[in-house]
Formats: sequence, C-alpha cells, structure tokens
Amino acid sequence: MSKKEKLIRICVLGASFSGKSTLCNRFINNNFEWIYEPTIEVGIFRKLINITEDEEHKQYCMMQIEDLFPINHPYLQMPKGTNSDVDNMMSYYDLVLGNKRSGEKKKSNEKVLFKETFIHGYMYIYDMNSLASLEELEKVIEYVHIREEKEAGKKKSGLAAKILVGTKKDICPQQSPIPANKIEQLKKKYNLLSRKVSALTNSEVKEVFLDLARNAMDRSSGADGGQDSESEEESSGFFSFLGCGKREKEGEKEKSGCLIS
Ligand SMILES: Nc1nc2c(ncn2[C@@H]2O[C@H](COP(=O)(O)OP(=O)(O)OP(=O)(O)O)[C@@H](O)[C@H]2O)c(=O)[nH]1
Ligand SMILES: [Mg+2]
Repeated sequence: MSKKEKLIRICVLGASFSGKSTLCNRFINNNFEWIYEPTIEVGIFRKLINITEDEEHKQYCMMQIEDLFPINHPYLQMPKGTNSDVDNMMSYYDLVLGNKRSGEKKKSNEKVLFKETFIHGYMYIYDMNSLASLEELEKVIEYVHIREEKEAGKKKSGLAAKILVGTKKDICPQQSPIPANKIEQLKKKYNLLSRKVSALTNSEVKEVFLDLARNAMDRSSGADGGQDSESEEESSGFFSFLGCGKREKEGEKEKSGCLIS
C-alpha cells in the first residue's frame, strides 16, 4: 500500500444468519455460498478500491473489512468470567462498539492495528425477511449512537460513516415483514445511508461498500488524530448498556484480548 492510499476500517455488524459473511464474500471474491457456516471469530479482508470509479482521476483506498461474529452470539449473553473465549469476544465487541481513537498513535504491529485503530465505517446488516434481525440490530445502532454523542462533546473528530443494509433482496416477498416506515425512521434518527442488496444476484453489493468508503473518506479527512482518555462511565461497555453481566473495571484494559492472532 502506498502512502497515498488511506486505510479505511469497516466493521460489519448484524444478527446471525443475516448474510454478513456472504455479502463480504461476494464483494471480496465475487463468490456466493449457499451453505451456512456461522462466523465464530472475526474474518478480516482487505481490498484496494478506486472510490471515484473514474479512470482518469483514480483515488484508491485500502478497505479493511471486519466480518464479525453475530451481535446475538450466545457468548455475548454469558456472564463475564465464564471462560476466556467469552471474555475475549466481549472485549473485542466492546472495543469495536466503543471505537476509540486512542490506539492510533501505537500502530507498532498488526495486532494493535486490528484491535485499536479507529473504525471509519459501520455496516449495519439486517435480513429483509426477518423483523427480528432488525430488532437485534437496533440495540447496537442505539449503543454506537450514544457513544458517539458522548465523544462528540469532548473532541473535534468525525463520526464514523454508517450504512444500513437490507440483505437477501432476491427472496424478499412483495409484502416485506419489515414496514418501510421503520427503515425510514431509523435512517433519519441515526443519519444512516441505506441500500438493499442481494449477494446471490450481486445486486448493489459493490455500491454498498463504495457508499460507505466514500462517506468515511469524506468524514475522516481532517478528523484523524485526537486523543482522549476513557472515563469510568464510557468504559462500562455494551453489556452494562443492555443491563446484563456488569463488567469489572479493574484490569479490563489488559484483558482486552484480540480474537485475531
Ligand atoms: N437467497 C439468498 N440467500 C442469502 C443471501 N445472502 C446470504 N444468504 C444465505 O443466508 C445464510 C446465512 O448467511 P451468512 O452470510 O453466513 O450469515 P451471517 O450473517 O454471516 O451469519 P453469522 O456468521 O452466524 O453471523 C447462508 O445460507 C447464505 O447462503 C442472499 O443475498 N440471497
Ligand atoms: Mg458470518
């Protein structure tokens, strides 16, 4: 990667079976798998893309796409301390949702890069055929929103770009189980881009990633840097937000194990 190409870190979040990995697979490998293989940890992909699509004035960025385990993974419901896998998963998840900029000055190796680099874009995935998948997603969208509102008051930094993505358009009936006004409300409330895609027919897949990359590039120009210190309230994490499994504060930073080795 040349110095000119910016790394854009994108996290793909959504309920199990909503189509996250399949969407990534279509974008990265132009491939589609019918067989469902649950994502247990995190799939990391990188792809160099020209975000202008203009052959004369190319502007490349390196997209780092992180396909996460589902937001309703059973491990995320377990009490902290159950086992190291549970703790690692919760810590990684909180890091992703907390989206701190503070690690940016410490890019000494890949592990730190994956764990702590600011996330420039969130891809919020729901299955157009499942209202439950959207309801699960809403909790995470709300959490990220609250975190960002708090952060915005303290430092001058760009917020992450966000796109709401409805998947499996090819099998969605005319009468979708998800009311159209619900999507409109979410978009408005949280300032989300949106698209409906099909990984099967390869409809709007590339566009989803391009929209997010472009928006992230716009937001991040001039917004990088900015250190901050973590207050007690901020470090409480997603699980306290949901009112479950209160996290121990002591030594939590040291235990923020990364799932990528
Ligand atoms: N018809 C159709 N099926 C799809 C599409 N996208 C995904 N699927 C199917 O939906 C199932 C789940 O897809 P995954 O991409 O594995 O779902 P996931 O969100 O990664 O699931 P977790 O890893 O458990 O979080 C698979 O059987 C896919 O073949 C699509 O666009 N159309
Ligand atoms: Mg998956």
